[in-house]
Amino acid sequence: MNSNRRSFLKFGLAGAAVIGGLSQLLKISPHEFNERVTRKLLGEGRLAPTFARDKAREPKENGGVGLDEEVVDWNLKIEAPGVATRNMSIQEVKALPRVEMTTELMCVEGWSEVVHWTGTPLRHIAPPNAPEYVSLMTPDESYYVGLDLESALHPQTLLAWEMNGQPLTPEHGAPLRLVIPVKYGIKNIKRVGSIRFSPERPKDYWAERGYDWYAGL
Ligand SMILES: Nc1nc2c(c(=O)[nH]1)N[C@H]1C(S)=C(S)[C@@H](COP(=O)(O)O)O[C@H]1N2
Ligand SMILES: [Mo]
Repeated sequence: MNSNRRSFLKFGLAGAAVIGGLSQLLKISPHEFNERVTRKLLGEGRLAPTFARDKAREPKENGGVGLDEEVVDWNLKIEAPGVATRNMSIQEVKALPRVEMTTELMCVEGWSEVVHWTGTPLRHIAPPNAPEYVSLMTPDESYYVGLDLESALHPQTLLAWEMNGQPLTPEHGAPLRLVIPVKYGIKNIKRVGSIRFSPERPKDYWAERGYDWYAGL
């Protein structure tokens, strides 16, 4: 475990009691307090832990919502208020600045895996002065995640097309998926079809099923 993660955990344990008290003083819920603190830390450039490339393994194929139909004529639809809707081909996405990173994919079910990813930071497709939230959906709109803008623009938040040096398989989200190591696996949406920047908090598949909307680590 590297020191970044350890200090996250230490904060989690020692911080829990303090958060209860402080959140009462500020008259906000402990969860909202947590979210504010995390957003502050991310805003100040906090990075999720990275690992040596040879630690990377293939993660379990987990969650197939939105992956049923075959992908034909895929393109990425990008919408933002006051801006004309854009459609990008996979070639156009791959022409954006390329980043590789080895990070941990953590599922709320209790497993995690170190994975090496290749993609482009989502921030490269964000409009200037983007509103507060981002919604990502599969082409069939059956799986969808909502993100706060700070997490979406975080440098380790990638639109990825390779896993461990190989093109993504359909089960892992081909042709393009989100990798967001500052969030749990549920937010790492596979087979992204559309991205919408919006001022309202977007709906979220797992938040609708009782999980935390923010789902940060
Ligand atoms: N489209 C889609 N993306 C998804 C899911 C899903 O059901 N459908 N499940 C999520 C969950 S819960 C996890 S843990 C990760 C798992 O990614 P992997 O299958 O590449 O390991 O995908 C996430 N992205
Ligand atoms: Mo998961």
